Amino acid sequence: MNLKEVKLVTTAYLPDQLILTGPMQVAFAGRSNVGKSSLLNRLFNRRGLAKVSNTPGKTQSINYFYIDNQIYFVDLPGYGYAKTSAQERIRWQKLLEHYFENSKVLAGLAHLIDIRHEPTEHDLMLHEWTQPLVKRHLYVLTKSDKVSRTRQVQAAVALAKHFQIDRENIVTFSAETGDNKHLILQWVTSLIE
Ligand SMILES: Nc1nc2c(ncn2[C@@H]2O[C@H](COP(=O)(O)OP(=O)(O)OP(=O)(O)O)[C@@H](O)[C@H]2O)c(=O)[nH]1
Ligand SMILES: [Mg+2]
Repeated sequence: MNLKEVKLVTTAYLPDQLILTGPMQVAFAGRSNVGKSSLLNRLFNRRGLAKVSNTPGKTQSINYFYIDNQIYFVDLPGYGYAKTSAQERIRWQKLLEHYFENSKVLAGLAHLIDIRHEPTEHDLMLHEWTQPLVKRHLYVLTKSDKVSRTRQVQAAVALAKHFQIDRENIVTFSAETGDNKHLILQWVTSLIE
């Protein structure tokens, strides 16, 4: 995978717009504003392909990026934004439920968590809910540029304990500096092989 060709192919708002079969997919999930779109832009080396915003809740749809005619990267809508209307939240939940429970081609889920904050109850829900549904998980502690190296290690150790996962499934990452971008790409590549 060389990420030469990146195409935004589909934006899904409704369950019947989802892509559930075909080439394999890797999805990126996490609370609103955690840095999903920024991470994707950094992987793609393209600013602005995935929409980034200071306003939480920017990505309300499921966006599919087709990479090198081989694999889809799926930018999932963020959760846990307080100002989201109840109606919108239900729509979002139904969409994600349908996606996780019916996708035949989802090989891995990258779950993003802000390195400065404890995982939320929604994070824990996503974690527990997707364990039996997705084969491989990577936990990405985002915005690592905002804390010291010591705090980065502490956050990874705390998350491993909290979620009862192996430390080796956790990476710290900064979209600002590109730190550990190669580890995320390595993980994606390991899904393909
Ligand atoms: N310092 C720093 N800021 C970041 C980093 N990643 C994202 N941000 C900032 O965090 C904000 C939210 O980033 P997005 O990439 O839009 O987050 P998102 O998870 O896609 O948000 P939604 O689409 O609302 O779910 C923006 O202001 C980004 O510039 C990072 O690694 N370091
Ligand atoms: Mg986004």
